[in-house]
Amino acid sequence: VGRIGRSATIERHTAETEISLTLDLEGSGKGQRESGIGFFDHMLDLLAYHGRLDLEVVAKGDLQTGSHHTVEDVGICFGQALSKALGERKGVARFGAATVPMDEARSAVAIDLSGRPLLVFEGAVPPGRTGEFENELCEEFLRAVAGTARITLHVRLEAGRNAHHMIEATFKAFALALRQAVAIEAGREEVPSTKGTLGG
Ligand SMILES: [Mn+2]
Repeated sequence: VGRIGRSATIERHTAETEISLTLDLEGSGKGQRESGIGFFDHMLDLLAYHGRLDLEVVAKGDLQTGSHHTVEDVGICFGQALSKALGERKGVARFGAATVPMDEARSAVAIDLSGRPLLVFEGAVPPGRTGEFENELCEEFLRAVAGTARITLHVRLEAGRNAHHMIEATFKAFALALRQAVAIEAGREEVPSTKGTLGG
């Protein structure tokens, strides 16, 4: 099985959103992110760049209802693409953790490509909006990713007052932790589990 070019494309059409997403784990941040929500595109840019992912996202959602459906559904598609690109999860580091500051804010993210979907989110982003992005969607995006990628994802907002900084620190920490977890370990051929599977 070739490990170079671990990639996947997901097309998802519902009554609320139409999404096309392509993810390549051996990337460098290339791709366009067009969700119709400027701040969310900014976060996806950070995720791609710091995660060393090539990521194409075109999302057309029912933004007249707010940004919720679009952000959550992009999360569903990102998680599906991640799981598909990882395949049997052979040879990967499996675990990743990163703490990232941004000015007064600080966020810590830990990941296990466990095969079991779970988000633990400690702390809270202040309510409100950043641009057209509803702040609580930071947590909702990550919950959707954890669910469809079947990963254990812990987020702890350790400090912060400014929602833009807190969300941005969280996306950067997620990117760095994910990059570690999906990295191929030299000489490791097997699924990194004493159970013999990361299938959940
Ligand atoms: Mn910013």
